[in-house]
Amino acid sequence: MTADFQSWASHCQASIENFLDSRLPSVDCVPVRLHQAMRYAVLGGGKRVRPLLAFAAGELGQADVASVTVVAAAVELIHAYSLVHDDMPCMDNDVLRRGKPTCHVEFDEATALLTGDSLQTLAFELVAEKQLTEDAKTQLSMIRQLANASGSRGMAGGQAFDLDNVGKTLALPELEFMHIHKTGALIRAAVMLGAHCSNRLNDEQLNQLDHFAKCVGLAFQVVDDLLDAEATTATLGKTAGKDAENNKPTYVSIMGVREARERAEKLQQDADRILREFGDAALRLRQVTDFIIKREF
Ligand code: GRG
Repeated sequence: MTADFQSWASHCQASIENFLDSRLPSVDCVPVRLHQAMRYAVLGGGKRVRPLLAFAAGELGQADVASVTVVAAAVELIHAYSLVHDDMPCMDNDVLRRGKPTCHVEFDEATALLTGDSLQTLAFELVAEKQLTEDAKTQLSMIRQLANASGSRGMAGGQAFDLDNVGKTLALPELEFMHIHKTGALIRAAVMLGAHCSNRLNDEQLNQLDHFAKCVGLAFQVVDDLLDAEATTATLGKTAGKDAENNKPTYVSIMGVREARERAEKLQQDADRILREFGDAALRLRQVTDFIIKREF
């Protein structure tokens, strides 16, 4: 990672943290416990990959940074909500998230459920509350994109497909269908909402960015499976990964480590090829993609 990228990413991460901090309800307001849990689930953790993608896409179109900050925060709030619900006993039943007890462990299940609900609605409050684009129709379409990415035809649908297939064998196309929805849809929304904050990108360029975002969304998941497999190998001497241990299919369980690595490289090459059309303006998107592929956690 270049020093230049590191300092850009740190700056974006700090500005999203400050913005979220300022917009999450204060713990001085009732209901205090719910507001504590919302802040606990969002602040002080996570790589903020989705905001970085939104900022990088915004930079490509020289978008207004204040508008991009709002959409980046909204996408991160949806992501944080999904992690809180995913960790609950009715789903993955995880006790640790971002190095600390999961929300339902630290608080309780009912509070975790309401925390996820409230983070999701806060995301939509943000993208609807102030003018983010010159054209109100574009802003409405951004709100619709975020709703589609989060709902039953996006992330929640991917999660339902995942839960329906626990213990079953999936072929690669079905696995990809699941990830395109479960993780890919929100990554795609991060790129597209960041890009839509600009009025300099034409339809052809927006379509290319959408294609880029799909490649990055899948690459993110392949790398997630590889990291999971590596962590399991290091701790238990097994190569399949925690998800595979839990009877969930993964890229590594379906195609093995070597082919999964090749798949990630191919997706990065496809993403890079699309970005080449944009020249130097796509520097940050290229760097964030590299960060996603080479990340170690
Ligand atoms: C509960 C509606 C609902 C959806 C849950 C995204 C998701 C769907 C569940 C998360 C399960 C999971 C761990 C999936 C693997 C990919 C992923 C989203 C990892 C976590 O994202 P990172 O690495 O996390 O961006 P940080 O902590 O850095 O934000």
